[in-house]
Amino acid sequence: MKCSRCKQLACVSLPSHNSGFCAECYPLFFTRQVETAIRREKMFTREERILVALSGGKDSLSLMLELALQGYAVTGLHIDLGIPGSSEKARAKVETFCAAHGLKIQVLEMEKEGLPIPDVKAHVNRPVCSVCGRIKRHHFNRVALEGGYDALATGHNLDDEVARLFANTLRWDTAYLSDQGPVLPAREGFVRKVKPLFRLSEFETANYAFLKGIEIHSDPCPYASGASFTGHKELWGELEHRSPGQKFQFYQGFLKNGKPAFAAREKEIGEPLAPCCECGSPTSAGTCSVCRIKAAVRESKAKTTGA
Ligand code: Q46
Ligand code: ZN
Repeated sequence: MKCSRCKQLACVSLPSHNSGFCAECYPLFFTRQVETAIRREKMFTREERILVALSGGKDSLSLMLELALQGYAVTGLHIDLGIPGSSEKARAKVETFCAAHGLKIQVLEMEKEGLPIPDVKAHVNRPVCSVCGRIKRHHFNRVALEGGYDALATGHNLDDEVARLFANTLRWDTAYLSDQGPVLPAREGFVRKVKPLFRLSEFETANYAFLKGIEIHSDPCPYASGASFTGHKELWGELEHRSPGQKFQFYQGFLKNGKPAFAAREKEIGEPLAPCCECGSPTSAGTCSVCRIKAAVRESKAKTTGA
């Protein structure tokens, strides 16, 4: 196959775009997709300050590099979860990457926040990943608001978005369906959230990271439970193989036809939010879920240590 741009030998084939690219031209394809996402969805401008959530994986590091290369004012935020044998490696990758590219970075340690994930796992009787995800989202939002950032950017790609949409649809979870998309506008207590990689698949992002020589943290988290999303991604991989482009069509169809209806419904029945009495984050329950988790960890630890 020949490169769709320069006609040299292609090294990446993209059936869903009916094209292929050589190593030099591929990053340009990636750049165009990110530019289109930002422009069409009105994600942010060059005058705005963007906080980028950095896990150390291919998606977040590729996003950070690409936005910096495009001239956006980006700062990385890494959350050190305190998971032995894993978190220190992820943090090292992020710090090395940012130092190598001269990018600003902030690290937030869950240990210092009273919420190291091993303690959460040991003392909270709920699936650790759902609690961990909630804790991360809470802190990304809080740091973005406190730092006066205009938007929080995450590295969610098309496969992540489609797998999540599919899971929410299987459950007909209208609250989540109303709250999914490449841009979630700012509202009281919430920073604007954007996903500039939503047009790009996992494969496409992995190629970019590889061709740009980004060293990523790829070890699986020791607490990962083979979440249902993995199965959904495999299923969608099969559908995409049979009919290239279907993933993107499904997601775009939802944004055009499904999301507006779910958003209107949730506006009518959604619960009103007020600031958490402990931390000020928006909640419908007096004390927010993260403050309640923190208290539960503290109490359970005190009981087990007899303190
Ligand atoms: S870090 Fe946290 Fe993930 Fe580990 S405990 Fe689960 S959610 S798997 S992305
Ligand atoms: Zn709170």
